[in-house]
Amino acid sequence: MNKKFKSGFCAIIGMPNVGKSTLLNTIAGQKIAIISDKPQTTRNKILAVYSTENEQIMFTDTPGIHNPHNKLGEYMVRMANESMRDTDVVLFVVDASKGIRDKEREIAENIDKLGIPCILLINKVDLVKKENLLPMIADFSSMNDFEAIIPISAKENDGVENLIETITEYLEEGPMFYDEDTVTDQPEKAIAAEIIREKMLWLLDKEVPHGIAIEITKMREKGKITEINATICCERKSHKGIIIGKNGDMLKKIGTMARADIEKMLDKKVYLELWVKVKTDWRNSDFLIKNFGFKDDDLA
Ligand SMILES: Nc1nc2c(ncn2[C@@H]2O[C@H](COP(=O)(O)OP(=O)(O)OP(=O)(O)O)[C@@H](O)[C@H]2O)c(=O)[nH]1
Ligand SMILES: [Mg+2]
Repeated sequence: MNKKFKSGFCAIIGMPNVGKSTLLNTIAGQKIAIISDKPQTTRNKILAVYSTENEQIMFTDTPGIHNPHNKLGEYMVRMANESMRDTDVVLFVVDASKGIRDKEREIAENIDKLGIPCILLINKVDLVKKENLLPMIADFSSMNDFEAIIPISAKENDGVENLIETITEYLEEGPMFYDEDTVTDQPEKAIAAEIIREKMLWLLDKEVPHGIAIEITKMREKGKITEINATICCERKSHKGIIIGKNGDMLKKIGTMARADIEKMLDKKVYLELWVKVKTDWRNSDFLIKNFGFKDDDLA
């Protein structure tokens, strides 16, 4: 055989809620990034490494590109835009069921202007009729000279194999950047924190889950059990009440659901203790954003 080894970097970008993180998890074959039906779920860059004996592709999931209303939002959009720079090919994900939105037109044209190679992924094709895709494809083609346009369903693992083949054809000879058994750059502690946040996105309504940050204050092995203490920081006193719930019921529910997922990830029994704290308007505080682990040179 003696085929040359190929490698490269792909940034997954797009508007919030289009299915970027779902795609990352499908490619990785496991849960690395959290998913919810609420926009602005992902807050940071998340790497998944896809390795075979012939190739290694580094996929970066990014926060959804939107018009930010606070400093955290500005940070998130900056992360997404910056991740496009050091990439061999951008994967621009759109939602087939939503039609083409102005922001997407702007993104497509912007990538074209920057001259970054880009594959357009029309996701959630399970929700639409095939014939509805054709006008969408034609319209997008007029905005950017895409390397390829691939309809996929990230959720149902449809078209993802085709995507990997297309990327592989596109990549050039290159080294292995990570051990072949590396799956992500996310430490278990960070994934555990994200899992807790995911359950809150699922269980809580409106602005409450968006104003939450999770701090893991303790994570240690004690015999066969992993002990985890986490502080849920929310923005208002009224939110704290909602998170705890009547007789502590909501907090219990969050804990039970999160523990089950964390146990699956660690393949160990977990003892999870949750605390709730108010940190007023933390999403507009450079100091607190940085404290929660969002690293950016632009933050004071
Ligand atoms: N029907 C269908 N739903 C999908 C598909 N891919 C993702 N979803 C759903 O779309 C919603 C958003 O998915 P995410 O993966 O969290 O989207 P995202 O682009 O990462 O969103 P942000 O992190 O907010 O930018 C979830 O409810 C997913 O289950 C798909 O192929 N088909
Ligand atoms: Mg996401």
